[in-house]
Amino acid sequence: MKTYALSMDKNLVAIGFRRVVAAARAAGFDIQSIFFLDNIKRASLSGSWWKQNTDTEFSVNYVKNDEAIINLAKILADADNLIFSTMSVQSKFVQDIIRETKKLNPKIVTLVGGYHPTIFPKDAIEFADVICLGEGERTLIEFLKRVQNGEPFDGLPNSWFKRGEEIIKNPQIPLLTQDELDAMPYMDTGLQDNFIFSLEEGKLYPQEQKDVIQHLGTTYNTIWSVGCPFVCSFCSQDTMISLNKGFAKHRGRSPRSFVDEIKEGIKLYPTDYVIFWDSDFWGRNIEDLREFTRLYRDEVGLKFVISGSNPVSIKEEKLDLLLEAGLVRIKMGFEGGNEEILKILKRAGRTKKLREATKVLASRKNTMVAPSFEMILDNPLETTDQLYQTLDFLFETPGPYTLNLFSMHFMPGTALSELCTDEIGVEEEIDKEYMFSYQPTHINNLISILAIFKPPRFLFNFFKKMIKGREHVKAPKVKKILYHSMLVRRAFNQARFGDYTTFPYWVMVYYHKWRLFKNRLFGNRGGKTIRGVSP
Ligand code: B12
Ligand code: SF4
Repeated sequence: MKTYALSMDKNLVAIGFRRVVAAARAAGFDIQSIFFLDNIKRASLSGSWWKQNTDTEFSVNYVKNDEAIINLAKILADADNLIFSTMSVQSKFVQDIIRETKKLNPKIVTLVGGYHPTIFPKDAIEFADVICLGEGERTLIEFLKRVQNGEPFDGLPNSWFKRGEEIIKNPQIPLLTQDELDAMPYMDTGLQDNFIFSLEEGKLYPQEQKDVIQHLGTTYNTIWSVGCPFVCSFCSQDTMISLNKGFAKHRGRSPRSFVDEIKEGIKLYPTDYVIFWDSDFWGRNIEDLREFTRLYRDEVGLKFVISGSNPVSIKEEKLDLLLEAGLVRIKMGFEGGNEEILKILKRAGRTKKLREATKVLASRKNTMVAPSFEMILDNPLETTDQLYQTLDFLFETPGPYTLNLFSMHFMPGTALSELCTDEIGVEEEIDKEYMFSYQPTHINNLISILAIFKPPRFLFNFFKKMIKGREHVKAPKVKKILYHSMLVRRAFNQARFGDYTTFPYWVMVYYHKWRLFKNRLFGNRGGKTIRGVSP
C-alpha cells in the first residue's frame, strides 16, 4: 500500500506531523513524507525576522503556483492514500491538491488531521474523505489498517467521515496517558523517506541534512506538553477542551522519556539549542521540572529557549531551576496592559500578576536574554485611553525586556471573534498574518519604542504630548525603522548570552564551528556540550 503524508506548514518544524508519521511507521506502514517550502534554495526559518514583512496587508500563505500543484498531483496520483497535516491557513492549498490528485486518481483516499479539522471540522470534511479531530497517532494507524483491509471507517477513533452525502461522526477516545506517550516512538526527525516540495520550482527534492540546517540552523524543535487549562477569548483552546476535556491539562512524556527524545533528536544534526514550543512550559509541576532540570543539565547540556509562558505560572523557584538547566531566553504572553482589556481577553492573570512575573524575570536579568513580552494591538474594543494605560504599564514594567507585537486576528469560532462579529461587525479571517503586521499608528509606534529602549521619563512624556490627538495617524516608515532598530537591539542582547537562534542559519553554523574549535583547543571548560555531527 502506498501512502504519501503531506505536512502543509511552510517550515520543517511540524512536530505533530512528525509524531503521527513516526507512530504509523513504527506500526509497519511504509510512508513517504513531503514537506513544503516556497523555495528550497532560499528557505530559512531561522533569521526570517530580518526579512519579515511589516506591511499590514500581507498573508502567510504560500506563493501561488497552479502549475506546481498539477506537477505535484502527478507525483501523488499513484498512491492509495494521501494524509495531510494542516493548520487553517493552508486549508485552501490542501483542497487544491486533493482536487487535482482526485482528477487523476478518483479512488485515492484522503485523511486530513491537525488544527484545521480539529477546530473547523465542518469545513474540513467538505474536502476530505476522513478527518481527524485532535490527537492522531492511533487514528492514523487504524485508518491505514482499514484502508489496507478495505474496511469501512465506522468507529474510527477521533474521526468524521463521509458516506455518500452523509457525515458520520465517530466518538473521541481518551487522550494518551503519560505512560502511553512514553511508549510512543519519538517524532520522526530523520531524512529517510522524507522529501521537500519546492513550490516556486514545482520540484520534489529528497530531504538532505543541508536543507534542514539551512532552514532551522542549529536548533532542535520540540514540545513537552500539549494542552492548557486556560480559555483566553482570542484562542481556540475552549474548542479543544469541549472536544476532549483532557486538553485542559498539560500532558506529555515523563521527564525521563522527554529528555531521551531530545538526546535522540539532536544526534542527527549539529545542534546548539533546543526550542520548546509548549503553550506554557512553566505549567508543569515543580517535581517534573526538578527532574527535567537534573536530566537535561547532565545529559543534554544545551542552551534552550522557551517559546510559550503564561505570567501566572512564572515562579522564582521554577525560573532558578530552568536557568540551571540551560534556559537562555523566554517569550511570555502579556496580550494587554490594562485591566479592562485583560478581562475582555479572559486572561488568567491581570496587571498585578503581569507585574509580579516581570519582577521575578527582572531579578535574574544578568543570567538570561531580556525576555520578550507578546502584546496584541489593533483591538477594536480597546479605547485610546486604555492604550495609554497599556503604554504607562509597559513604561513602569521593570526591564530589560523587548516586545513581540501582534495585530488582533479574529479567528472564526473563538469567543472574542463571535462577540466582535455581533457587536461591531468585524470580519473574521482564517489566514491573516498577525506578527508585526499591526497598524503603523503613532500610538502603536510609541508602544514599539519600548521594545527597543526605555526612554527617560521626560522624553517619554514628550513623545506622548507629540502624538496627543493624532494617536491613530499612520506613519509606516517610522514603524519600519523602529522594527529594524528593535531587531538590532535584540541581536546585541542575544549575542551577549550566545543565543543566535533568531539569526540567519549561517551565523549559527559559524558559531557551532567556533564552539567545536574552542572545544578542541581548550577542552570542554565551560561544561557546555557540543552535540551533533559537524555541519
Ligand atoms: C509550534 C507552533 C508553531 C511553529 C511550528 C509549527 C508546527 N506545526 O510545528 C511555527 C512557529 C512555525 C508556527 C507557525 C504558525 N502557526 Co503555529 N503553533 C504552534 C503551537 C505553539 C504548537 C503546535 C504543536 O506542535 N503542537 C503539538 C503537536 C503534538 O500537536 P498537533 O500539531 O496538534 O498534532 C496533533 C494533532 O493535531 C494530530 N495531527 C496533526 N497532524 C496530523 C495529521 C494526520 C494525518 C492525523 C491523523 C492527525 C494529525 O495528531 C498530532 C499528535 O497528537 C500551536 C499552539 C499550541 N500550543 O498548540 C500554534 C498553532 C498551531 N499555530 C497557529 C498559527 C495560526 C500559526 C501561523 C499561521 C501563525 C502566523 N500567522 O504566522 C504560522 C503558520 C506557518 C505556516 N505558514 O506554515 C494556530 C493554528 C490555528 C488554526 N486554526 O490553524 C495555533 C493553534 C496557535 C493558535 N492558538 O492560534 N506555529
Ligand atoms: S494561555 Fe495561551 S494556549 Fe492557553 S488559552 Fe490562553 S492563549 Fe490559548
